[in-house]
Amino acid sequence: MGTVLLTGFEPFDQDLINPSWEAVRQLDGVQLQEGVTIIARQLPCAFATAVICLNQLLAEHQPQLVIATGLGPGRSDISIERVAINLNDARIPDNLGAQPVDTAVIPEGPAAYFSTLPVKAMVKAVRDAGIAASVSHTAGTFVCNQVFYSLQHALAGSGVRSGFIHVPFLPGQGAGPQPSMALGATVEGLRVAVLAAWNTPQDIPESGGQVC
Ligand code: PCA
Repeated sequence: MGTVLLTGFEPFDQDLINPSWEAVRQLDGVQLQEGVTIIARQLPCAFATAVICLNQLLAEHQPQLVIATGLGPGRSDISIERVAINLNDARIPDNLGAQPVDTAVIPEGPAAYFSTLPVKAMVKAVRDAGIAASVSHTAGTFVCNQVFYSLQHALAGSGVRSGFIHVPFLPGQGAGPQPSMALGATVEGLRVAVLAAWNTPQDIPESGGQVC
């Protein structure tokens, strides 16, 4: 028996929907494979509450694999993030009006954490399914990176693998012409990525998940 926790974010920055939540909600309750169930939950897009909510979900569900997802405006593919940094530097206010600039996610934490997911195997699996994907080396410095960093910090050394995926806008979303992906492709890309993460060992060197 196994549990995979997926999270997506609520809408932010005047958008009415967030494709990360629209996609992962379709995977809630889905059997990833025999004996492995996906639980999908929404996180608030706010520095003050997102991590509290994440930690509650970790305690409640005790998952064996955790993948947080968010919208990456301007991304054109399923972007498997490789590194979370210990920096909040918000370009816009979050949904509670907070806009931290040049602050640490966790003051006593290391500069960065690597994803503990098999990022390259996940990219290959998604591409093999005919869906665009790549490894990304920055999850930004907004709430997504804060959640990613906090997730890696919470699970460092636990043996529970975790990481983050950014997804594109849905078609027609965003101001002006924007790269996008149809919802069905995003859902299937995430499902295939999660399946690869469940079945593949870590493919990059790890030192407890910690960079320095
Ligand atoms: N994307 C934002 C926060 C919430 C979301 O879906 C980000 O990339 O930080």
